[in-house]
Amino acid sequence: MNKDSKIYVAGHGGLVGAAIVRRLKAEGYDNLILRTHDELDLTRQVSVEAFFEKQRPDFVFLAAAKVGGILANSSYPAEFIYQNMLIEANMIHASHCYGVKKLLFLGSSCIYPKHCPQPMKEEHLLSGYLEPSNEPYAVAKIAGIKLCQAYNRQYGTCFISLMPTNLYGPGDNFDLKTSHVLPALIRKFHEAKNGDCSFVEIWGTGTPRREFLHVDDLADACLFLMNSYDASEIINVGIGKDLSILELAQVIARVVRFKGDLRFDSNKPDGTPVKLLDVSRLNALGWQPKISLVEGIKGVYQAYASSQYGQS
Ligand code: GFB
Repeated sequence: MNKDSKIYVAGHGGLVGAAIVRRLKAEGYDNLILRTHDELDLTRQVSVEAFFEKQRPDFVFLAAAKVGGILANSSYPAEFIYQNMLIEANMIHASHCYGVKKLLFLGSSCIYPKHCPQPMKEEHLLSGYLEPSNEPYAVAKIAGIKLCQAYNRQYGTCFISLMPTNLYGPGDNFDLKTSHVLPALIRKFHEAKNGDCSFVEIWGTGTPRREFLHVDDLADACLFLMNSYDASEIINVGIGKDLSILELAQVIARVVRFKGDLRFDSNKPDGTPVKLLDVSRLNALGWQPKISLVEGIKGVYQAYASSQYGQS
């Protein structure tokens, strides 16, 4: 990318898209095209094609997606598969038709099998059954990967696919019904502390293990790979370290200064038992994350506590 390249960031209102825009602007890329959902519905093929025909972006970051935590995935499986498949098909096909030089597609670590050997390598894709709680979402993300690879093979396009691990950061979703675990626990501990509640309820057994990447580190990796990686093979983006949900809860309790008890509700689903990415391919290219989990959580908590949500 050159500093004056025409760059379209799809999904700039979301956690990932907003971080990519922040990073692009900080690096001096100032020819950005951004559209809100109201301005451009990416599930409508006619609208997407008209947009590409008029705007002709050189580079595309495909960060638009229907996303959510374990409960949202179980509650809205139809939206998770339908909307994501449409967004990917429309965006990838239009990028081919209108001569996009390079597209970066964001997948997810849930594309790997439920009982995948750990850490999960890129070649483990499609080597076993998926985790049922997010299978529709994972199938849509796998379809996105295969779309990119098929267009590259048939038409010589340069569409790359990154598989980020569980993400967190500023502007996350704190709605307890749809959020991921990290923002949910920040909110629960904050509200318990302020409401003098002696315990916090944590879903599942606390034993599942997850890896958490700050979204600003992901944005850094996105720019790095957009400028240096051209292969069709997917590439994992993570930190290469995981912790249990119990350990995560203990870290968040310390940051929030909540001194009460943790209660585990084993009637709620655990999901995948372990999810740790093998990031040796990315590390070998020369990329490393910079933000530690504790520092990242502190930053998110400060922003949350001083926002309207943290005050109410
Ligand atoms: O972050 P999370 O919703 O999604 O849940 P996944 C991670 C773990 O935290 C699960 C537990 O074992 C949850 O049971 N957990 C404990 C909680 N307390 C809470 C809570 O209050 N809220 C939430 N949300 N979880 C998602 C997939 O899986 O990962 C998506 O559903 C996507 O498709 C995303 O791939 C990255 O890590 O289990």
